[in-house]
Amino acid sequence: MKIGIVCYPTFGGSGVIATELGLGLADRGHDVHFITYKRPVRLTAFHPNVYFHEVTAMEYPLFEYTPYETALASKIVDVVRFEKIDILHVHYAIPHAAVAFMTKEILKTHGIQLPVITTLHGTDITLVGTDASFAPVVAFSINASDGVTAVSEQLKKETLDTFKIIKDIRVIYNFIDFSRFRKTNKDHFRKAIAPEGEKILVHISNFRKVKRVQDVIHVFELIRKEVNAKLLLIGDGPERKQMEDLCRSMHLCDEIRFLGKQEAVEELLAIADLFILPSENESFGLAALEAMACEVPVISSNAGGLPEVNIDGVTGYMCNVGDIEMMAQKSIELLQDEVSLNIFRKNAFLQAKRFDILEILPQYESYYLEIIEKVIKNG
Ligand code: GMT
Repeated sequence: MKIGIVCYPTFGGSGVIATELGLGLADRGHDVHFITYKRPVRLTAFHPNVYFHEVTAMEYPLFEYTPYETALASKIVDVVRFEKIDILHVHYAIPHAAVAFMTKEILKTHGIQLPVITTLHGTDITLVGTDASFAPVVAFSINASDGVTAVSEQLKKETLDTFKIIKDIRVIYNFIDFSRFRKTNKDHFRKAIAPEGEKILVHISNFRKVKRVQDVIHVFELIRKEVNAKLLLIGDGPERKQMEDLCRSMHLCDEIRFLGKQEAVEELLAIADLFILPSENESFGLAALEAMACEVPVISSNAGGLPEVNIDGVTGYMCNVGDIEMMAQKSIELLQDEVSLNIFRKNAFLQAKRFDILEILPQYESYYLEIIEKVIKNG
C-alpha cells in the first residue's frame, strides 16, 4: 500500500505512535509518506520506503494565525495526486480530521476517492476536543472519516459519551517495539545517579497540567521518609518551571534531577525501580507501557485507559487521582520488598508483551484494507 500519515511531529505520544507505525509499515514493504510541518522526532534514519513531505505555510502580515490547515490540505492534495496514495491516516483529531475532510472533498473534484482514517489519541477528545471552540468540528470530522480508531476502550467510550458519533470506532491499542524497549545493563548510569544504592524512581511526560507532576514530587517526598531514593524527571513542558520551584522550596534539589527531553529514554528506564504516572487523565499511557517493557512496575492513577495497561496489584498499583498518600504507601511497600518488586517487574514485562508492535501493526494493516475496500465499494 501507499500510505499517507499526518501527525504532530513533536515529542507527544500521538506523534511517536504515528512515526513508529509508519516505520513499522515501511519495514513490511509499504510506501509511507509522512506529511508534517517538521521531520518527526523519531524519523531519524534513511529508509528506502519512507518519504517526508514538509508542510510550510506562507507568512503574510495579515495573518495573526498562520493558516496551517490550508497549507496542510494543499500539501496532502499534492502528495495524494502525484504519489498515488491509497489511504490517508491522520493522528489527533484537531485539526487533522477536519483537514482530511477538506482534502477528500478537493480530491473528489480531481476524480479521486481518498479513504481516510482518523486515530483519536486522547486530549483531542478529553481535554481540547470538548471545548466549545472545537467541539462541533471535532464531532463532524470524526463522522466524516471513513474509519476511526481509538487507543483504548475507555477513549472509545468517552468519545461516544461526549459526541454524537455515528461511526463505528475500532480500538487499536498503543504498541511497543521490543527491539528498542527492553531491560539492558546500564549499571554505570545507576552508579552515577544513585551512588549509594538508592532506589530510582522515574517520571516521563510533557509536563502539562494533566500529568500532575506535582503529585510525583509529593509522592517522592513521602517515599524518601522511608526509603533512600532518587527521582528522575524526564521531559519538558509548560509546568517545568513551577516543578523546579516546588523542588527548591521542598529542599529536594539534591534528590531530584530534571533531565529535560531525552531521546534514549529506554537507557534511563533500564535503571529505574518504579515509574510514576499520576495523570488527571490518560487515554492509554504510552510512557507507562515503555516503562513496563523495560521491566519497571508502574504506580499510576486509575484515570482514563490506564486500567487497560497497568494491572493493579500485578504490574504495579493504581490509586485515585490525587491520592498521593496511597501512591507513596504502595511505592514504599514495593521498594522495601525485593522479592515482590522482582515479581512485579516480570509481570510488567509480560503485560507489555500484549502490546508488542508485532501484534498491533497487523491490526492497522487489515483495518486499512477493510476501509479501502469499503470506500471503493461505496464509490
Ligand atoms: O499529553 C500527552 O501525553 C501527549 C498526547 C499526544 O497526543 O501526543 O498523548 C496521548 O496520546 C498517547 C498516544 O496515543 C497516549 O498514550 C497518551 O495517553 C495520550 N495522553 C493523554 O491522554 C493525556
